[in-house]
This record gives sequence, C-alpha cells and structure tokens, in this order.
Amino acid sequence: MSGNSLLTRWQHSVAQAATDLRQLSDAQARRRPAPGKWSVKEIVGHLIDSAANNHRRFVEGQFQDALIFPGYAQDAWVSGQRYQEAAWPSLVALWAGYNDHLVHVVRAIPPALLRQPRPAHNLDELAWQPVPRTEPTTLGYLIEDYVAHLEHHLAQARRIMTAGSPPRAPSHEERQ
Ligand code: NI
Repeated sequence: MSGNSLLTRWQHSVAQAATDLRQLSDAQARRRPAPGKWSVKEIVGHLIDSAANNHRRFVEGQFQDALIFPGYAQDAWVSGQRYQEAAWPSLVALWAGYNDHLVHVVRAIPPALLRQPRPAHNLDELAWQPVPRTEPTTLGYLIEDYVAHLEHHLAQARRIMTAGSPPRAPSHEERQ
C-alpha cells in the first residue's frame, strides 16, 4: 500500500470512529461485554496508550538504524490509569487528536526512509502482525501495522456498541 492511501485510510478510520464514539453515553462506554473484558472506554484507552508508545517509535525510528524499542505492559497500563473513571468526551478527543498528530508526523517522513530495510529490529515482539527477527523490516511496515492494530480494536469496539455481544476474537493481544 502506498503511503498516501494508508494516511487517507487512517484519517478516515479515526474520523468515522470518533463521530460514532461521541454518540455513546458514559454508561454505554463503561459497559463490559463480559466479565474481565475491556469496555469501549478501555479499548479507547488502550489505543491512546498505543499512540503514545508508537509516537516515540515513529520519531526515534527515523534517527536510529535499529527498530528496537521497549514494549509496555498493556493490561497494566489500562487498569493502572483507571480509564473507566476518565471523562469520556475527553478520552475520545485525546485519542482522535493524538492520531491526527501521528498522521502529521508520518506525512513528514521521507518515503525512502519508510522503505529503508532494517535488519535489526524487535518487531517479533512489538508488532501486532509480527516479523521474524531473521527477516528485515521497515519503518513503513511498523506504521502500517500500527494502523491495522488500531482498526482491529475499532472493530472490536463496534461489536460491543452495535450487538452488545462478546467479541469473537480475543479481547487483547500483547502487541502494538
Ligand atoms: Ni491491542
């Protein structure tokens, strides 16, 4: 996928989701589809955490050859920040605004840098769709994978919002 179509898809996904998420009441956003599963509020919180962690990766990945970054304890980040108690409209605004900035950051990266092979990386640990450590990857792939992870969780949120049924997929995976 070319960089421009990825950016367009990313912006559209965020804008559409932000519009839909704003329609939810706080009670609807807090509702867990099943005991121990994330609410829509917590999914959006997780996506804020993903944006914050990947912000660093997208910037630092331009200044260092190796795409090697620390991960983060995703469930502990969500529970530790008490997203269930946060103001819902502010969370949606933060999430959408953070992604607007990340689109701006990525748009400024030279295309050749996005495609530059990176033999050293830990995307076997960081990426949602992992890359074996024995194969080179690119900064462009890391960004595409971030967007795919975001869309995966938006689909999970939509299932909770529309059907009220438990998600078919596991509620979470320890990546991105
Ligand atoms: Ni996730």
